Amino acid sequence: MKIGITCYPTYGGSGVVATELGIELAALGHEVHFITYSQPFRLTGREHGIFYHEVPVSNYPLFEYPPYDLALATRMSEVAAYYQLDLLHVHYAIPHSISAYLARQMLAERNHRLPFVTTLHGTDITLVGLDHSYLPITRFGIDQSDGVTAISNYLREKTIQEFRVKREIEVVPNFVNCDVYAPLNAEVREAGRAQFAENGEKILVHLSNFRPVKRAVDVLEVFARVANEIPARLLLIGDGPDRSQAEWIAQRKGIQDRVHFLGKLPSVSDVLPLADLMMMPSELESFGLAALEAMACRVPTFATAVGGVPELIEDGVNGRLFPVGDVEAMARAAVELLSDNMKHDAMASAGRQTARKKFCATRIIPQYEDFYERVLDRTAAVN
Ligand code: GMT
Repeated sequence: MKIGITCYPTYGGSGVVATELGIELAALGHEVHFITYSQPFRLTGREHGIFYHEVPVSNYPLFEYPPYDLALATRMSEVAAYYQLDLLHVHYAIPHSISAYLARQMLAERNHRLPFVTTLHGTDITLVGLDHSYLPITRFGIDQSDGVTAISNYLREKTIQEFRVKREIEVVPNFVNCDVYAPLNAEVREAGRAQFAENGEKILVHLSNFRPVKRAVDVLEVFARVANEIPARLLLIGDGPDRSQAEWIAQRKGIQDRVHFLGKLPSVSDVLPLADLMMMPSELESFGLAALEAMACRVPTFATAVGGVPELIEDGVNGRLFPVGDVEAMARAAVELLSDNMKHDAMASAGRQTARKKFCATRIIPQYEDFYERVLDRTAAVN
């Protein structure tokens, strides 16, 4: 198949999923065309079977707000016509499903069929879509899609409940490549850990785009309590609006020499397996891809019992779940787990098992391929 993919190319879960999906599809022999405003950060530009098309947005002085959605629709239709795309897959409902709708209509005028699939990721529904001014257009984009998927049951139910959409929504969960996100051998792991921690120190990790919904400040609050009890270090991967507040708290608590801000790393699969514990204390997660990536690397995850997270983490088995903001309980449980090698080992193994059995790319990518086939069959039959 020739598949166009549009996503937000910067640091964020939906862009990561879209990019990893493109990589996996290309590895299976599909031709993948990314149509985005900049090259997705996890692409090197050298992957076989993957092509990148930038969306130029005109900066004419009359436009106080350059019309990105229209530029994207134009580029989608051009790429689809030139490369004879079979299908477009957009990640994050707004504005991508609207641009795809426009591209489909423009091409239909020239007798070119371009069905499009929309994948809902989370904040497109829970935050942006529910802002009253965006609700009608988000609902329209969903209903006009030729196929819609959501990354968890929670998000599917939430979308149906809040938006009353007519289009059916299928759940295709997030995934990891279990060969790339995997534990390291002991020697490589020890050498990697030595870059950040002394022998005998525990390593906690957090990975996010540092938006308020991620509650990065809670990570610092938990870590300060843990570091008070046991020798420990904290690795913070990613960047975003709450990073400076996190830095300020680290300084105020006098733990800045134990906290390593690593910024936006191009590849997190090298760093995650170095850790002993992943912290994801978010206000809301419709899935929690960062937790899955850590679990696949055999790193137990402490998260909040919100949104779709309980579909991934079973409390006490492959990780732990806490109420939002309960930093005391998280810290106590972290000290307990990090002081008990047997419990830690069992939880780490259970996390890896969950990733392998339920969320490996080898299981999930065929679900997308099957979904595409059904959309193509259905839309061919209608036209
Ligand atoms: O990371 C975010 O908060 C942004 C958002 C996105 O679309 O980039 O993430 C959402 O999509 C991820 C990938 O499907 C999910 O793993 C996250 O849980 C989800 N974030 C929220 O629901 C807050």
